[in-house]
Amino acid sequence: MKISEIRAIEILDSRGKPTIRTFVTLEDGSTHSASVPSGASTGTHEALELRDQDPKRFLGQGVMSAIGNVNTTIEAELVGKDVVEPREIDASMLRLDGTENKSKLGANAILSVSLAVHRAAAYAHNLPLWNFLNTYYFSGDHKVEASFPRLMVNVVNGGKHAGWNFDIQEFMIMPLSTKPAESVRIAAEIFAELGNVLKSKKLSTLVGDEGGYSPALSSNEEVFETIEKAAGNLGYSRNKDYHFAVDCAATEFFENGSYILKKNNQTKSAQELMDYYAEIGQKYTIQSFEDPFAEDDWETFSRFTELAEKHQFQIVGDDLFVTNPHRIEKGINQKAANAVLIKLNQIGSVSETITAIQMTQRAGWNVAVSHRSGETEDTFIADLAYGSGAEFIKTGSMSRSERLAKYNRLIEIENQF
Ligand code: 2PG
Ligand code: MG
Repeated sequence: MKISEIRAIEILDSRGKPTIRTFVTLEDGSTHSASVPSGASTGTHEALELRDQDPKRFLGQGVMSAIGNVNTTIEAELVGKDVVEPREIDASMLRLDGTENKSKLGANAILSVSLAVHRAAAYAHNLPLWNFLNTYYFSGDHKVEASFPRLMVNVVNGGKHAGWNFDIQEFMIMPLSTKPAESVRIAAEIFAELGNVLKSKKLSTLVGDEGGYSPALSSNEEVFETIEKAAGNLGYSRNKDYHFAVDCAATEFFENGSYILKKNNQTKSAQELMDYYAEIGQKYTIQSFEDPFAEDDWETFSRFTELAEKHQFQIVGDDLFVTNPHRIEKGINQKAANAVLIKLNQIGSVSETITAIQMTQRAGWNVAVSHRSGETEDTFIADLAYGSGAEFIKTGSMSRSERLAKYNRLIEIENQF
């Protein structure tokens, strides 16, 4: 079924910052749309998010130039093309852009079209999105069954997402269950009870960018202990019902070769930070460490991954890999991690994201599909996580509708909608 029109508009993300929603109309008159998210603790090696830099609009953050690229150059190239092969449509956009980091047309422009085209393709194949993604990309040589991911639920926000109340950016719980409705219930109950515990200590229950609390607790240790107390009040215990996970987003506190922990005013070498992670990792059975070190500190990542095998920690590369197949390949060769965080807008098209997922799977590593801290109500990542058989999905806390939309979509899929 052929594309008859493509049109993008400027909408707002969950931080009130402009982003793009693109509508793809097919020859039968049906319309399929998608919106792109935006990060705050972004990796240097991500594809380029094109912003207008016009101080008269949205403090320079407008995306009218990227929208112009969708509505003119990209539309002119794609009208008349058949959506049943969306990989080819992505390839034409990459050719049209011609740069390494999508700086000509903007990764936000290209991704918005790529997402909407994949939705249109699912429609043309008469399949739910997850099912289309699974049959189109995960059959034949690279067969993977669709399966529900475990949830990585951010309950306390720190770092850049919450005014630096903690150096660790995300404290997460991961219910052991892989049934979406059951995992969501457990996480929502613990999140609500954590709110009660914080209130009883006269601490704030205001939430950060990803919907987790950002209370004035004194240390990382106190955060784990407070979450554990809340879970315990409900009869849930660590290791039996849930595990802890963290996203350290360490690039954000790496300066001139050292890690500067602002909270306790400490400067740590990579080795000292690694010793600290090993200590809290064992004490609180933290099952997963994301970006424990800075985005180009490959060597320390490799050393920590070796140590992690002993403790059975999962080491996830986010800013390290930026969903980029070249960086993932380097990481696999250097054994720099054992899992990859997958973010569509870091690389800027669906088909390249799938290549990143497939490489990760071939290496026997885990896949964690992720949101961004600036999100919209778009739920593409829920279908992607299920359809690609990802082991994990990271999509924020049990508050804020842009986060819950993804959990709710998983529950819909579980109920066969
Ligand atoms: C991260 C993400 C999402 P941001 O670091 O993993 O949680 O944050 O989108 O700000 O990069
Ligand atoms: Mg991260």
